[in-house]
Amino acid sequence: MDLSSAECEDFFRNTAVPEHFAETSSDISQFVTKHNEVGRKIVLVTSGGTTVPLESRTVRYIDNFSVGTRGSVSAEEFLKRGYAVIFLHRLRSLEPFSRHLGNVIDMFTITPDGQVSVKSEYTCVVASCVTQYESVKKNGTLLRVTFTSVHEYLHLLRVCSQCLQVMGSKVMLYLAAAVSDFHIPASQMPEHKIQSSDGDLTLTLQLVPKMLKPLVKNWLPQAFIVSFKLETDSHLLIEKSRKALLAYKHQLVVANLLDKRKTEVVLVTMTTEQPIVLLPDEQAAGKEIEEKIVCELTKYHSEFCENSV
Ligand code: PAZ
Repeated sequence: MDLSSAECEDFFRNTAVPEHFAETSSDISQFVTKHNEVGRKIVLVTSGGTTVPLESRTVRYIDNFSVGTRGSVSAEEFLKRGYAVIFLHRLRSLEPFSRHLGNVIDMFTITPDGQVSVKSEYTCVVASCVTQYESVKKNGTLLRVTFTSVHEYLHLLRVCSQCLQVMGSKVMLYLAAAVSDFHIPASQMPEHKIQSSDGDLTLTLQLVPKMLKPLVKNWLPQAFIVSFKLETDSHLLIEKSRKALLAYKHQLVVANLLDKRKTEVVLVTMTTEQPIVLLPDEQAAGKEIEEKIVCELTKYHSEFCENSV
């Protein structure tokens, strides 16, 4: 569904803003001002899956598979390359640095004198994560913002984009979140928990308005925008990525198949297709494909900035 500006405004007017929206918006605005002033590039990384609530006082919702690996690993890679990162992610999905820690309770032990201590087998990983995290905290280069539902996600995506407008071409959007394509509009959602005593449940979901169009055209017309395309049928992948580029006129699509997403992606532009593959020996050495993806994208972004001045 292509959106007119009026339809877009209607969607946001009729959809409740996330909790603490004013405070979050102000945090985002301050973060952008601070990094813009020192000339640092900013990337907005979206990560994890959105939910589709079935009731406005939500008990049940539809969800998807995404756990936020792509986004959280990529955020670390952008930080390493000097970007400031707004990490817009699903609440309780994977986050940069802490993602390495797994089940934290297994990592601790109580010493005979009652002190909490990290078990020796975990000290290296804990030390490395804490060191990197402390450095990022000291530099103030990571801002974490959370969403749960697709409606919250879209409100936050819009406010991030509005705040980032001042950055011109020095901002990259890296839209790796798995955003629901279907939803129940707020106006059609029952308020209370759906009762099983009413019998079988039939749901009619509507298409979520495609916000990439207003985002590219109106919210961030000068930014370097990377969307992601996930498919399960390899025959559709490149064709659908190109279709998205044609429809939304942004710069690049990272195309991936569900089963191979951790080892193969293709960077698709209107004129090029660049496969990125994580080789078995790289995988065995603990390398992650996001290192290669981000390395390439930062080159594309530098070139984009140079051509924009
Ligand atoms: O979060 P994750 O690492 O489990 O999965 C990443 C991904 C497959 C959601 C991402 O690479 C992606 O393709 N996101 C866009 C999905 C879409 O087509 O809407």
